Amino acid sequence: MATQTVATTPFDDQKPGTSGLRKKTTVFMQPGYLENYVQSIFEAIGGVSDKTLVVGGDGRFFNREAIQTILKMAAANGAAKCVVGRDGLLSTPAASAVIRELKTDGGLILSASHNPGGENGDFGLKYNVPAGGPAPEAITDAIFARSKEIAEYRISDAEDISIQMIGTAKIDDMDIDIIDPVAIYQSLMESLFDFNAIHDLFVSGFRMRFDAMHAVTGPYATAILEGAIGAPAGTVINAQPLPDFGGGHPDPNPVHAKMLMDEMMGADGPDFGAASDGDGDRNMIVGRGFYVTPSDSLAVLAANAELVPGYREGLNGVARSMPTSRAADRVAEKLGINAYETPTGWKYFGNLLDGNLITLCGEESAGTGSNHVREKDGLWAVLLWLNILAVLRGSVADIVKAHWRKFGRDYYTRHDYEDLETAVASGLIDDLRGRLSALPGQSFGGLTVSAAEDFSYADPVDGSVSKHQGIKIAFEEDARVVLRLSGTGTSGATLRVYLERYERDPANHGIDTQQALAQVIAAADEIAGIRSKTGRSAPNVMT
Ligand code: VG1
Ligand code: CO
Repeated sequence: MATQTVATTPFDDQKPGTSGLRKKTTVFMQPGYLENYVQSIFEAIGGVSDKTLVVGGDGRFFNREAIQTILKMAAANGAAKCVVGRDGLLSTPAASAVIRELKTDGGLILSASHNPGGENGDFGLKYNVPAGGPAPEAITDAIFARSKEIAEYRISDAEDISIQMIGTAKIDDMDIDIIDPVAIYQSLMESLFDFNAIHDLFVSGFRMRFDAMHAVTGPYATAILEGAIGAPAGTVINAQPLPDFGGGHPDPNPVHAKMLMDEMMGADGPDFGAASDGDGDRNMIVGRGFYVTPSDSLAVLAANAELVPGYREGLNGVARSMPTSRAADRVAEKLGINAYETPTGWKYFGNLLDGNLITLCGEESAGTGSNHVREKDGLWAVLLWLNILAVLRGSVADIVKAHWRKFGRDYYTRHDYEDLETAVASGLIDDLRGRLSALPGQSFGGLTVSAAEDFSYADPVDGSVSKHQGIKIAFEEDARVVLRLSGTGTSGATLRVYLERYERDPANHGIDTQQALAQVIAAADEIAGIRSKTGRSAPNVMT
C-alpha cells in the first residue's frame, strides 16, 4: 500500500474552542475537513514520525469512520504505533490514563462531549499532550495557524482495519494495538479507592443508580460498579453506548438527566444517584431528594478526600475555574493549602497538576478531577463519593448540610441563554467590558459593586497569560456574578451567567436557590442589560 498526498484547501473555521474543535457532524464529514484538521495537528506538534498515539472516542456517529481516517493518516505521516480502544471507544479520562500509563506521545480524542450526537448532532476532536491533558493554548493556537496554511495532507490508501477485537494490526509500517478500553482505567481506580469498603456499603443495603445516558461510561460503570465492586445488577442504567445517545442529550444535569432526577426525588428513591456525559468526563451527584451542585461537590470532596486511600497523604492544593463557586476556597483555607482560580476549560489545570501545586480541581459544569489523570473524570468522582459514603455512612444530604454548617453555604446557579445571535452576545459582553471601571461603588437593587474585572490568568508555572476569560463582578454583600460566552457550541452563541451568594448563617441554609439568588439575578440583569439586549425574558437552561 502507498501513501497518498492529497491537495487540500484551508478551512477557515478550524479554531479549537474551550475543549478542542467542535462542529456539526455534517461539517466534520465534508471532504477534507477532518483530514485538514488532523494534518494540522500532526504538523503543529512537530510531526508524528516514530511517535505513538492513543486514539479513541465516545462512540458517537462518525466515530468509527473518523478513526479509520486518523489511523491511515498517522501511518502516512510515519507514526510508529497507534493504540486504539476496542470498537473505537475510550472515555476522555480513560484516554488520558492510557496516554500516561503507556507513556505515549499523546493522543487524539474524538468527542463533542455533552453535545448531542448523531448525523444531525455534533462531532469533535482534540489533541492531548503526553502528560495526558488537553493541549494548552500555545499548541491549539499553532494548530489553528497551521490549518490556515495547509495545502496538502498525507493518507495511506490501505483498506480499513477491523477494530472490533482486542489484538494487533498494521497499516503499512505502522503498528496498531487494539486494547480493552476499560482495563487500564479500572486498575487506576482500584489503586485509588477501597473497593472492599464500597462493596460492604452495598451489602448493607445501600442502593445506587448510575445513568450512563447511552454514552461511553456504560462499559466502564458496568465493569467497575457491578463487576469489580459487586453492586446489584441494574445499578447502571442506559449502559449501552449508542451513536446518537438514544436521541438524548448526554449532559448530566437535572434538566437532561430527568429520568434519574425523578427517581432520586421520589420518597423511596435510591440512596445515591449519578450520571456522566457523552465522553465520561462529567459527573452529576444526587442523594435521595437532594441535588449536589458541582461547586459544592468539589468542596465536599476536598474536605473529605483524606478518608480515601489514594488521598490519605492530604492535598497539595485545590483549583477551580473562575466561574465555579468559592466553596472550595473555604475548604482550602481551613486545610491551610493553596487555592487557584483558573479560566474555564480543563487545559488550565494541567500545569498546576504537573507542578504538584494542586491535587484536586473542578468546574461548575459538572467536572471534577485529580492528579490521577489530566482530564476531569466522571466515574472517578462517583467512586470518590462512594468511598467517602462508605466511610462516613451518612446520607448525601446530611454530609452536604454538615459541610455548610461548618463552612457556610455558597448558593449557586448558572443561567444559559442559548442560540443567541453572535453579534448580540458579543455586543453585550463588549459593552459591559467598556463600562467595568465605572461599576465599583454603584448599587443595583441593594447590592453594591466592590470590584469588576475582565478576567485574565497568568499561569504560575510557565507564566503564559490568557486574557478576556470572562467578566467577573463582585459585590460588597459577598455575592458574585460572572458572564462569559461559551466556547463549545456549534451554532450561534451561548451567554452563560453564573450567580452566587455566600450565606454563613445555618438558619438561612434551607432557601430555594433561585429565591436565595433573586437579588443577584436582578442585579446581573440591570448591570448587563441581559433581557433588553437579548430580547429573552428568561434563560433556556438553569442549572
Ligand atoms: C463548557 C463548560 C466548561 C467545560 C467545557 C468542556 O465550556 O462551561 O466548564 O470545561 O464545556 O467540557 P463552555 O465554553 O461551553 O462554557 V466537556 O465535558 O464538554 O469536554
Ligand atoms: Co465531556
